[in-house]
Amino acid sequence: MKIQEEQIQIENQKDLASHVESLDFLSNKLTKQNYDVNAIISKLADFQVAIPSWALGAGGTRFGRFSYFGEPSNLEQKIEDVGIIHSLTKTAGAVSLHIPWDVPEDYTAIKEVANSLDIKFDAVNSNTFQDQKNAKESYKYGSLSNVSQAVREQAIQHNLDVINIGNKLGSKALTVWLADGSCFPGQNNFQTAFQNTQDSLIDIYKGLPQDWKMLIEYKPYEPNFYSTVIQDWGASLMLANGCGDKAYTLVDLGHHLPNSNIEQIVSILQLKGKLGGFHFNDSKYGDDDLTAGSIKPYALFLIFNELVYGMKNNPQNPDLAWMIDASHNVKDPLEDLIQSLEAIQESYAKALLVDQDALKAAQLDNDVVKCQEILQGAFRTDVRPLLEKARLLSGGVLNPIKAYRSLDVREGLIRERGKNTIATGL
Ligand code: AOS
Ligand code: ZN
Ligand code: ZN
Ligand code: ZN
Repeated sequence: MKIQEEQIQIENQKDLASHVESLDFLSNKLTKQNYDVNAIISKLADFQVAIPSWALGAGGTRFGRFSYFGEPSNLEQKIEDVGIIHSLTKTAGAVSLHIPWDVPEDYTAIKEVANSLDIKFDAVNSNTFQDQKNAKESYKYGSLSNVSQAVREQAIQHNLDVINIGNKLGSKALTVWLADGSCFPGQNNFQTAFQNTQDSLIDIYKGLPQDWKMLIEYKPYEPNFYSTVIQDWGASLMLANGCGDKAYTLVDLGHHLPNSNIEQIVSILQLKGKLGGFHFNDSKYGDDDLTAGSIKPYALFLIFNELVYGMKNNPQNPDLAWMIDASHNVKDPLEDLIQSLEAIQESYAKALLVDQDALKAAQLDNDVVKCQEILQGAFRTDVRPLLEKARLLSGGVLNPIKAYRSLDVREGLIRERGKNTIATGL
């Protein structure tokens, strides 16, 4: 299923008048306050977020999975789904693959499908948290950190294979997320596990092409509940520094203990030039993987405020790999991803409205009240007309969820793929 340009035009006709009205109102207001509205709109249009291949089927928990039907059952169909999201939002111009769930059978064919939909291959993810079919060694007690050299070697080789697969597709980064850790005190020697992980990562790093990055993701707990080898940004940063210049920390919003100040983590990592990637989602309790911005939109805005500051003031930090990492049971996965993209763009737009010069002046005056007024003034602005305009200029739709429904996309997918397809992966 592919969304046609004429369909987009018909959808946009329905909402054009009210869009023009609300955009006029907002741009007049912002222009009077000396904002360059067109510059903000073009930044929004440029901002692209990768969709992970595993978020396109209905997610689930260990308690069950409830299908939306018409889900993609192979890599080509997954890319087609990203294409649908991208043609509506013009914000999802990349896909992030997971190996071995997404090994292409025919590289040329897959690249053609992606090309025709204007989708790039972003970071590739390795998987040493599950045992693979016919694998000699088991990851039950860890992978890169395992006490067994044979297990570590198998896990290193898998990561090298993933680099090789990503390289054939045009990816430029490897994301490593490890489930390694322990469930009970005494089970692991912390120092040995950390040192083994560092040594294994160095071996993988040696196989990284010149223009690639290695992104090291951290997570405090789950699936291990007593200790995790790469538990926080500090552990990730130490390991990245131990590998070299091309290794970076990756921040997943769900991977923090409650009330962690994520915006501060993001800020300091950029200062040190070591923030490499980002996984967006939201949570109430832990790694809930809910829709970005659905629970704590102000926190997302504060994080974006630091990201915008860093993108402007920290040339030592590279361009980031942005990805949505969300998955759950109760929404159509494509609608869910569209909602995440909207929340991400909205937070970005609001952060672009923060008057950095005024904020700096207020900070120098220790005018705490003014500082808060500046941030919250930006946060309270309804920026959605700017997002609509960015999509309109890029050829997307004014209202993606509404269009998705009125074009009967899910029904079309079910007609094409049947009711019983089940997505591969988790
Ligand atoms: C796991 O908690 C991490 O968030 C990973 O980034 C990702 O969700 C996983 O690799 C996909 O299974
Ligand atoms: Zn993640
Ligand atoms: Zn996670
Ligand atoms: Zn998560």
